[in-house]
Amino acid sequence: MIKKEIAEMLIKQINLELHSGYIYMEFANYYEEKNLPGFAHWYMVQAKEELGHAMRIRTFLIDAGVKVTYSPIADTEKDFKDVKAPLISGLKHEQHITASINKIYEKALELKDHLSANFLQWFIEEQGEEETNAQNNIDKIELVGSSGSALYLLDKEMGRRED
Ligand code: OFO
Repeated sequence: MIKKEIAEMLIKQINLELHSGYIYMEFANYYEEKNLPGFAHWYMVQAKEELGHAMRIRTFLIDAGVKVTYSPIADTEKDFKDVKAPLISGLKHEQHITASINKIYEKALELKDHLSANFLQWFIEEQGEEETNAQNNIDKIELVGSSGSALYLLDKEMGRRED
């Protein structure tokens, strides 16, 4: 049902989604250390979303009878120069994920794997949202600055993100 090449690309995408979660949990660790629990919470929620993305692909493949196995997850960036740096990294990372999803989608169309192409449309939309969220976080911190009472209030707002 699913073309072999697409199945292989999707298995790699599972790894990338798990890596995204790993990256965001690292951001959360950094923000905990900086006494910004709201930012830490926001990224822990994001990490859970990433696990959801990985599981969504896994289910799709398993349902199509594809054998799924996992490979090691790459390391993460750990040193950030200021509280804005992870947010910039986050946007770059999401752009990279979007490019990866688009590549699989284009290949699925090329190989006339319409089932996979249809499945990937959800991810294309989701990536639009992810990039918007990442950009919004940068815009907010640029507005309030990297310290002081405005940052404290922004942290409270970030802490209100729902699971
Ligand atoms: Fe899975 O969307 Fe972010 O990486």
